[in-house]
Amino acid sequence: MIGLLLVLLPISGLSMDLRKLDAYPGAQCLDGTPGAYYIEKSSKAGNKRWQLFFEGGGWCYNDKDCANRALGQLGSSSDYPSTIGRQGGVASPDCDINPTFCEYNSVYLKYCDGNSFSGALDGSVTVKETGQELFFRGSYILDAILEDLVENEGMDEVEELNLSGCSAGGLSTFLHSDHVRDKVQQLVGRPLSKYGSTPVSGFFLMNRQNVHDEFVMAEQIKTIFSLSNATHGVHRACIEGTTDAEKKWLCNTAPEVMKYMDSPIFVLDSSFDSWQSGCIMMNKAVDYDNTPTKDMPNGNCGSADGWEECAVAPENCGAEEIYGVVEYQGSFIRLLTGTQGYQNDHSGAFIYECFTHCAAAGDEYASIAINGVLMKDAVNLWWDSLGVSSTKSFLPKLYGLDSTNPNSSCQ
Ligand SMILES: *[C@@H]1O[C@H](CO)[C@@H](O)[C@H](O)[C@H]1NC(C)=O
Ligand SMILES: *[C@H]1O[C@H](CO)[C@@H](O)[C@H](O)[C@H]1NC(C)=O
Ligand SMILES: CC(=O)N[C@H]1CO[C@H](CO)[C@@H](O)[C@@H]1O
Repeated sequence: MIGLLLVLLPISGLSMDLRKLDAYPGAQCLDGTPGAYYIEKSSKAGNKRWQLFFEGGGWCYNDKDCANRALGQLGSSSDYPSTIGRQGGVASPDCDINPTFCEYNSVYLKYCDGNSFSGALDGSVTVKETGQELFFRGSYILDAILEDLVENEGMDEVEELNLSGCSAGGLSTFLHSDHVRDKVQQLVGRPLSKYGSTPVSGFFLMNRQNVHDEFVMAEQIKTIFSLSNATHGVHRACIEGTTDAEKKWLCNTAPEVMKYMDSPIFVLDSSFDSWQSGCIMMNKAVDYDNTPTKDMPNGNCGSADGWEECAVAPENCGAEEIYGVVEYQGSFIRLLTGTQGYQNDHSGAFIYECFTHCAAAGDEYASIAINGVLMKDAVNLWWDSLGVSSTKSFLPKLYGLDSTNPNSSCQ
């Protein structure tokens, strides 16, 4: 199985309009075309309430892999349609599904830089095999979008700002939550009255070994961190707090950044995410040297020898394998709840055990429940409690050793 990139289906009409960042020369996609975003203004929110949602789509892991990616929409803005539909779940315009943010001005940040809006490479990289010139400018795209929104789209009047995104966009939400708050406050010259982020399926355990004790994902992320010169494009306090130069790449991952985060955050994730299962826990290293650029598999998901069946569905996991699954979930919960970012007064999480990816950006946002509380209502409770009371957390049971799913609300 190759790494499936989740494509979210738009749920309503083509209501979001494209804006390309032609006026910001440094804000380039992998292939050098201008970065971009989509926007739908709300008649109800005025210019005061905004939700910014980072697009997902995995990462590219080295120059050959990124060269392949530069040929498609995740690496180039040349074929973006002029309008798209709205996302679902936490970004849905339907107030039954998304009571909290349905009426907000909605912005969809297009992901075309290969490393979660974190690259800050000045020059370009030339790919030997194809001669393509690649640009790693994700952090410049993010800043250009914020500037354009404030200067040209009315966000100078923003009072409440919600930041979200799923998958690689969920990781972007972790990495840049503090920065977006600081940057917007600097641009508008005053504090926001309400700010918080809801990363969806972005708490990837990137620094952990696969089932055969190999650090496959770690090596991949280490490589793109360095290739994209992301030291200055990820969480600043994390970089400063990590004195060992060899470990700074960890600031490209959510568990590490959460140790330093101070803006309110409500984490929406599965303790056994269906993407992490195949692409982190049960993956296999790609033979980069012997794979031509055009055949780059973009990660080698679900291919760990002997684990191919278990990787696609927990009910296929044998008695031995399920111990691995339970251990993974235990690590997930421990890594998350042990961080400062989670323990902050106004932060929390809704962690379900459904074997799914990006559920909070789709219809399951309104159906997954823990102890009778629906995810959408948990988010609403959190948002309403911001600045008022401490946040509630909803943590799940783990997959049982008999591999049964303890929560029927997943189906
Ligand atoms: C990497 O980023 C830093 C900070 O933005 C910059 O000073 C430096 O020149 C960059 N290096 C390269 C090779 O682009
Ligand atoms: C935030 O949502 C809450 C809940 O609907 C709302 O009362 C407030 O106006 C806005 N901001 C956000 C994020 O929802
Ligand atoms: C453990 C757990 O999360 N149980 C919940 C699963 O879903 C049902 C139905 O929504 C809830 O009532 C349970 O509390």
